[in-house]
Amino acid sequence: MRPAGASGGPGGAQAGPSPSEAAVPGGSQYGTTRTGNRQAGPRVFSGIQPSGDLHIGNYLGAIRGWAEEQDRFDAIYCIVDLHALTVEQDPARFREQTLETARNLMAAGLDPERCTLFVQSHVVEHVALSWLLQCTTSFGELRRMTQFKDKSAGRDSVSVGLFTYPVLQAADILLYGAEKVPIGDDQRQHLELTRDVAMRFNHRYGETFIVPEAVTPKVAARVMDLQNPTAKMSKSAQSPLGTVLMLDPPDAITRKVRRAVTDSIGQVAYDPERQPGVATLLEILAATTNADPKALAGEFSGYGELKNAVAEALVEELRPVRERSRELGRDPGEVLRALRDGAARATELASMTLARARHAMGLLDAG
Ligand code: AQP
Repeated sequence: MRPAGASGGPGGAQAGPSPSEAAVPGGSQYGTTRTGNRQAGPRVFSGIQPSGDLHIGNYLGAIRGWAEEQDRFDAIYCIVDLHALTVEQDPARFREQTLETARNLMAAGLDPERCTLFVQSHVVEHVALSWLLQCTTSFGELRRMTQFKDKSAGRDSVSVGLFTYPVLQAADILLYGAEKVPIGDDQRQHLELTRDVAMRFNHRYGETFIVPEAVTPKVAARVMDLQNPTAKMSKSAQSPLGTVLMLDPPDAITRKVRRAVTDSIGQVAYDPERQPGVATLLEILAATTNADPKALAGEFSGYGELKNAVAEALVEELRPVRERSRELGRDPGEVLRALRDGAARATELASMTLARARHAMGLLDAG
């Protein structure tokens, strides 16, 4: 999967080695893998939108795994603020929300000494590569994206950005030569598009990008809304009672879990089709206790008992995150410094890939 070099594949004769490759003495074409305490090894990339308060779907489906991966991989995590602009944001609130997202990612275990954490708009290469990739993506491919269909349904006006953002997402990933992309289930289709675009680009212009693979957690890859267990828990869904926030205090967590919608069957079994509400509770418990949801089902004789166990497990899981977030809130400078350092490293890596892609497509260097 790793590109053999800029001269491979059709069109490779014109591509040749790019100036950026020459600028990395002894490093791979995607940059050196070790910086400070960050791990060498395969690179992972993932992103999260600062589009609202983080919830347990984000945490169990993505962030918790990111924290675990930072010691095994060269991990790059991005707060994708440009993606969040695809729907209208209040500017003042949006700025705060971006900083809060960074703080809460750090509170949930992302350590800027062990991973690269940065804000997407601080690295202009994302937008530049996105344009190059838009010219390699077809309209029909984007029209098939189910997230676009879901998010545009019922709206009078939809931004062009909402339609094209999967290409920006492809640019986010491909810029860093990521081999693995940890994501929740909802992002699978976008990752498939990223793979297709990378392969097409490589075929047309010569080997330029690593074709990444999705990594989804075994449980909690799609945590459902507690009030509407057939819809995924989401930052932007107007479902305060169905969405457990990562920073919810214990009483709020307990209240939301106790009021979770179940069914009239009355038996605790793991059957997402027939009993989606109960399955959601079992999955949350399984994810927080590292157990199997099917095996857990046999341990409970009623829904009340199951809900108490879920609430307790979540309260304990999230307690240190809430405490760390409070600590970090006392020194916003620490978060800003981490983001500045992260953007510097990300820019270094991203600019090399962008130069390769520009060169492969035949864009004239500024000289
Ligand atoms: N319900 C979920 N269950 C499991 N994983 C989830 N993720 C999101 N929702 C769930 C994963 O969290 C990461 C970051 O997601 P995102 O913020 O980039 O966007 P999203 O997937 O669109 O998440 P939201 O919360 O639903 O945001 P809005 O409402 O703004 O669109 C991703 O890895 C995602 O899979």
